[in-house]
Amino acid sequence: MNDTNPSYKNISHRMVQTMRWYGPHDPVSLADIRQAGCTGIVTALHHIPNGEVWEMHEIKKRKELIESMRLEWSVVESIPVHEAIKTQASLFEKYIENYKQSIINLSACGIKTVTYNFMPVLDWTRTDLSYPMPDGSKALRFEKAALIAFDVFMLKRKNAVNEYTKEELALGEQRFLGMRDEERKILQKNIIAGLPGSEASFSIAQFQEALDQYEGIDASQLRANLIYFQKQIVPVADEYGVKMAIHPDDPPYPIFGLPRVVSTASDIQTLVDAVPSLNNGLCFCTGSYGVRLDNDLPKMVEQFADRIHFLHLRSTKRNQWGDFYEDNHLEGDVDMYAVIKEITKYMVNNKVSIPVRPDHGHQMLDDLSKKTNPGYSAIGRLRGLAEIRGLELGILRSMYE
Ligand code: DNO
Repeated sequence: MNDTNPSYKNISHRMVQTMRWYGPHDPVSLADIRQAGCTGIVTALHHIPNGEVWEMHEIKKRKELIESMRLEWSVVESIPVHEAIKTQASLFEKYIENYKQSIINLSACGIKTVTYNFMPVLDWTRTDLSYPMPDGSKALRFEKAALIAFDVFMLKRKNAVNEYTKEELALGEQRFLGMRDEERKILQKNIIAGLPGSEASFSIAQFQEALDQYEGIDASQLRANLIYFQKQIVPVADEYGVKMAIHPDDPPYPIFGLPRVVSTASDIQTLVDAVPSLNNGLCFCTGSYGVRLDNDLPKMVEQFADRIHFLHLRSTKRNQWGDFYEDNHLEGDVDMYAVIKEITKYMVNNKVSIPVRPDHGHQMLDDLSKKTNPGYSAIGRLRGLAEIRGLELGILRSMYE
């Protein structure tokens, strides 16, 4: 050990610790986030309808609020991508122009990292928002049988029965029959009423209508539409110095018969080949990519490090059916040590600092009796961040001592 030259302390290129904040109505305040040890905030102008331009005065107002708490607006999560852009339906060119203008306005205000996703209809999807963990805390969970129960027996989606195996249908039916009315209502709400951060909320009829817009759009068409969108916005991002960061599909496989095109390393490679600028980047979400056995996360970090502009750190625990729940940050299937080691090496070697947020956390302690945004309660995320921070410090010190 070298006490006179603890060089790891001089390393300023390390994770920028952030938390997501849903704006002035978020029960977790900016002051809370500051006390959690964060320097950065990840937020969006959720009050601006999807598809409209984010005007400068709105951006500035939000930025000033964040800075008044001596925090920095590190990342926009997200400027939502209008459904018309994903399906190339009427007015989609106008929505793309609006998107470009929002990027330009953000850049003019000094905000230079923007997250988005290209998931059809639904943003992230879970079937259970209060899955009991053995320690008494509550986690978010995705259970295929519950999704099938909803899809086939509640939504009664056209074609759904043809898309599942006999065994899956039997499991879904069993699950459906085992639920009381109240449980069915909760399941429906969890799936289609909009989790925090999703910009859409549906009734059954509206949901079916939204799904219908994807008739005739398969994965290769959706991918072509995404590449078209990226070819439009990335040159603007290049000109205005903005890093675009696409969030992966969550869960990372098709649901409701909808195509998914950002689930694997080869999906990413296709996008990178089509639009190579480093501003065509990634929000590397370990919880989303980590649900698939074929995604080797540390290897993906190594492969795409120069375009990872933002990290969501979270671990999931999956079973053989593709069900998963969100585990403690250092447990579950994600090798968090290996992921953080890989990104730490990259940051140190390339002298960059990448914003990171603990993605979700268990509802625990006092938060169990509070009204919280699912996944975004204060204490569970505080625990996650503290563990991640300690892990980073350990890795850094071991690199220097
Ligand atoms: C869920 C989030 C996602 C994410 C969007 C990005 O907790 O990670 O809602 O913000 O998909 O556009």
